[in-house]
Amino acid sequence: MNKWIKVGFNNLFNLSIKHRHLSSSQRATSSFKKIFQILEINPYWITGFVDAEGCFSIRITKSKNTKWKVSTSFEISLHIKDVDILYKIQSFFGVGAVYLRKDRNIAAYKVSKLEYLRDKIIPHFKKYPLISQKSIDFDLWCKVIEIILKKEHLSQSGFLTVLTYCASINRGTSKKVFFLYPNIKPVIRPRVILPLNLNPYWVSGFVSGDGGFSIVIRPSNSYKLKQQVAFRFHIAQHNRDIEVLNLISKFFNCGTVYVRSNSSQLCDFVIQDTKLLLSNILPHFEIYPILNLKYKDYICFKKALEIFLSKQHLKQGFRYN
Ligand SMILES: [Ca+2]
Repeated sequence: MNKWIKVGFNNLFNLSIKHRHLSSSQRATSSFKKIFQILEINPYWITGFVDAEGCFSIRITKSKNTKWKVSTSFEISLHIKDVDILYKIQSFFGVGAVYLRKDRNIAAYKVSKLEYLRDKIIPHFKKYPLISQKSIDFDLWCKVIEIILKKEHLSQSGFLTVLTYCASINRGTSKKVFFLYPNIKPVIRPRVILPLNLNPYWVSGFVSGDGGFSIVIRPSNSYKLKQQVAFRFHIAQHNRDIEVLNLISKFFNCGTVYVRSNSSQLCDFVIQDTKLLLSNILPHFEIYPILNLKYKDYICFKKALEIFLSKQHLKQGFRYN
C-alpha cells in the first residue's frame, strides 16, 4: 500500500470555464458537472455501482515474527480519470479515504476501520441490497467481521473458521495460506435470490460501472461512403451472473444475452437496434443518469445516434462539434 497516495476531499470540479468556448460534448460535461456537484446520489445507485465495481476484501497476512493477522476492507478501484465519483461516494458514506496510485493509473476508495464497516458500510448494504454474486461475498464477509468483532479470530478454531469463509470469497485464499492450511474447505456459497424487478437507480449505477456505449465505424460496400456506423449498448459479466443480465434485459424490455463461445467464462447483454436504443435505452438514462466518466460516452453516443437517425451522417464532409 506504500505506493498509494492519500488525497483529501477537494473541489470536485473546476467550473471556471466559459460555456461559449466549449464544444457540445464539453458543454454537456460542464453542465453535468454543475448538476453533479449539488446532486445527492441515490443509495440504490451506489449499490448498483458496487455490484459492478466494489470489493469486500479479507486479507490474511503474516510477518516473520508475528501471528496471523486478519484484516477486512470495503474497496472500489477505478481508473484514475474516474476519481471524482470516488470522492462523491466517500462523501455519501462519510467515512474512508480515496487513494491514488499514479504509477498504475488507479484510484481507490477504501474503508478498513472496523467500526466504520460495522456502522456505515454494512447497514447501507443491508438496507439497499446487492443482487449479483457480490451479495454472497458481502454476506460471507459480514460473518467474518462478526467473528473479528467478537475477537473469536484470535483463537485457533475461530481463525480456521475465518479461512473457510475467506476461501469462498472473491478469488479464494492466497497460495501462501493454502500451502499452510491445505485442508481448509470453503463454505458452500448460498444461491443468489434475485429480486423480481430492478430498481432504476440500481440499473444506472450498475451500467456506470460495467456497461458501455460504443460506436463502431466499419467498411461496407452497401453505402455510398463505403462506411457503416453501428451503435452498441452492452454489459459484460462473468457467466455466474448471467441471471442479472437476463433481469436487465427484462427491465429494458429488449436486448439479447449471449454466452461467449470462447473460454473466457463471460456473457454479454447487447442492444444494437438503433430504434430500440432510442426508445428503450436513452430515455432511462435521461431520468436516472450515469454519474461517472462514462457520462461523456453516453452524451457522445446520444448525439451520434440522433445524427444517424436524422441521416445527416450520409452527407460527405459532415462534421459535428
Ligand atoms: Ca464488474
